[in-house]
Amino acid sequence: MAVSKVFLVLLPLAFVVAISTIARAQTSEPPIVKGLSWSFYESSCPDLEEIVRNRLKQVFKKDITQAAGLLRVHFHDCFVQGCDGSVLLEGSASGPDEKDAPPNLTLRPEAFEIIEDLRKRVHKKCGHTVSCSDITALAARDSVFLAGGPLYPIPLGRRDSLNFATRDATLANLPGPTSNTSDLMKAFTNKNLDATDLVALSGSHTIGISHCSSFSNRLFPSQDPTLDKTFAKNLYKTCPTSNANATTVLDILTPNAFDNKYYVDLINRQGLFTSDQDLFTDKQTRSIVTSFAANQSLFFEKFVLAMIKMGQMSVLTGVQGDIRANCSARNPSRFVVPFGGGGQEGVAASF
Ligand code: HEM
Ligand SMILES: *[C@@H]1O[C@H](CO)[C@@H](O)[C@H](O)[C@H]1NC(C)=O
Ligand SMILES: *[C@@H]1O[C@H](CO)[C@@H](O)[C@H](O)[C@H]1NC(C)=O
Ligand SMILES: *[C@@H]1O[C@H](CO)[C@@H](O)[C@H](O)[C@H]1NC(C)=O
Ligand SMILES: *[C@@H]1O[C@H](CO)[C@@H](O)[C@H](O)[C@H]1NC(C)=O
Ligand SMILES: CC(=O)N[C@H]1CO[C@H](CO)[C@@H](O)[C@@H]1O
Repeated sequence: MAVSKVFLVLLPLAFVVAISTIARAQTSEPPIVKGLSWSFYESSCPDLEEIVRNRLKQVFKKDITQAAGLLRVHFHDCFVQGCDGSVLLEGSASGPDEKDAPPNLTLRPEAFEIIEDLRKRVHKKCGHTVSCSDITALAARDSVFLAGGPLYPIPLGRRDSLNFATRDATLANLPGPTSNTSDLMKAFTNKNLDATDLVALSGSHTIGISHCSSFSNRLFPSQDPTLDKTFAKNLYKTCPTSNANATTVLDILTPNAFDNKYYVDLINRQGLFTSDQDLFTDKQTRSIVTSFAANQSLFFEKFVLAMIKMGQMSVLTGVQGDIRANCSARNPSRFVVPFGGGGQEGVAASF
């Protein structure tokens, strides 16, 4: 686009932005990073959010449990190398990548298929305009809403990574289910997320499932004393041995509804992972758990703020990265140069 044209477009835009900034200041919308915007695709893909929402409604009508899979993919994407769609990439030229790391093994294959299907529909309508990382963020947002949770705007404008995240980066950045609250706090404060963010985001475990391997540390070799006895008895039925290959729901009260019952589970000692239950055991986070259990609106309010924060972690914007034509693969015409200013990716050398 010619410079003068950009100027013409930007002048009235600046005016609109100024007005909406004032409007937002009054309702105290959360801050957003430079390069993202609340109205990023307003002219380039005005139907984006409707396309995503309508498609997901159809998908969830058949199987609401897919909402959990989509929410989790966005979390993994953001925590490893930033919300840049790197988790979606398949294979790698140089060894194991993010998708091959153990935490990935339980990401749902369907979630990746749903995201790529959304991309196809969006690009069909709008052309090659919307990034896979934005589609992933929107899918997570709508999963929360369509499962019964809050509806909230998210800033858009993320670009997709040109490089893979490594297996080591995945392991280093994603805390495991055997972590205690101190470990979780370390992992979250490293990302500028606080105790309230940690407890609120863990509330995502109000939907979805887990494999026995993720909580067998609480059953074998001996029973975790913080486990409710009846709850534990039933877990042994599902997972009779330490290497049992079964699954169970994360929120025993309302497994498919996005609500605050996860926190009630924790108070009842029916949290599934050490990382869940310890939020209630540990004094640093206990009062946050009880406040969310008592007040769902408060949970939703803090969850939304935390998701908007998490969704902006180390994003690529502007001319960084690119917009993939296939969410599982880097674009063929671009490659990562093996050196780079400040270790940043995003230098596209060949066209
Ligand atoms: C606080 C640290 C966290 C830990 C240690 C953790 C760990 C886990 C583990 C081990 C599973 C089950 C994997 C399996 O065995 O199948 C799981 C599932 C899930 N996690 Fe987390 N998680 C954390 C935070 C989050 C966050 C921040 C989100 C979203 C914002 C999230 C969303 C989910 C969802 C929705 C599921 C269910 C997935 C499905 O049904 O396919 N988790 N998590
Ligand atoms: C948390 O777990 C770590 C090991 O991962 C351990 O060193 C630490 O003592 C534990 N903290 C508490 C408060 O239990
Ligand atoms: C574990 O369960 C999955 C799905 O239920 C199944 O496809 C797989 O074969 C099982 N693996 C083992 C070792 O039983
Ligand atoms: C619950 O939380 C909401 C949102 O912060 C707040 O407005 C409301 O007063 C709280 N309700 C109670 C009963 O404390
Ligand atoms: C997208 O990329 C994946 C991974 O390289 C590949 O398996 C798949 O066939 C590609 N899809 C299309 C439509 O090219
Ligand atoms: C090594 C491995 O199993 N990687 C998997 C990561 O997750 C995706 C989606 O479930 C699978 O397609 C990969 O095979």
